[in-house]
Amino acid sequence: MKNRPLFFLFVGMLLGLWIILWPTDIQAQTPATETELVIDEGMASEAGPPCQQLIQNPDFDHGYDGWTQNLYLTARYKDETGQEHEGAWFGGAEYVDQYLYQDVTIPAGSSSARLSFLWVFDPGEGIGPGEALTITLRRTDGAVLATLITLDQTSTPRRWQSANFDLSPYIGQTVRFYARATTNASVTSWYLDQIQIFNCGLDYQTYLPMFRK
Ligand SMILES: [Ca+2]
Repeated sequence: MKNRPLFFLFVGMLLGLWIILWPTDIQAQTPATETELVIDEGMASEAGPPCQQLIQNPDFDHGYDGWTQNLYLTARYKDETGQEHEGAWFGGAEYVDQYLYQDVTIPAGSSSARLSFLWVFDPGEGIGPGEALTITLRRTDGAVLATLITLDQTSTPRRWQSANFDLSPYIGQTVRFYARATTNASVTSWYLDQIQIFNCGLDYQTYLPMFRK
């Protein structure tokens, strides 16, 4: 059978998808042998920790559960292309100073660590200098380890975009994903969704259907 390797790859991906989409409490009961079968496909070393998504409530399906923040509500935004997501909502008013963060421990021995999220902003009548949403990686005492992205008047507005960052230098550490937005005289709104950190090599988003929540 000429296409046998492709068939097994397809079956392996289906099995991986099934395990990923299964509710967490049931996934935890999956026999170790099945988990190892998937991991052996190259997602992580056999001896390493399980391959997981580490952020709690990454899609904001449960409001701001799991997050520390001074935001108002989650909100839905439909961009110029029709792509629509509901997520964390910053700004929307003058002179805001808002934050959202979550601490995550990246298990020692992980094969890799990758952060990804979706972002968009709507400057309304226009975003001014000094108005921005800045995402940093911090230590749990608040010290900044790295500035990951600054969404300001130089950024492309009104279009959901994905951002990806390699966090492998922080394997074995507890780090803080920290987003802060400030406005002055504008009512610029920023939105974040699907904030995920995987401690394994594959970017699962590539294989998962895009949910509109
Ligand atoms: Ca969402």
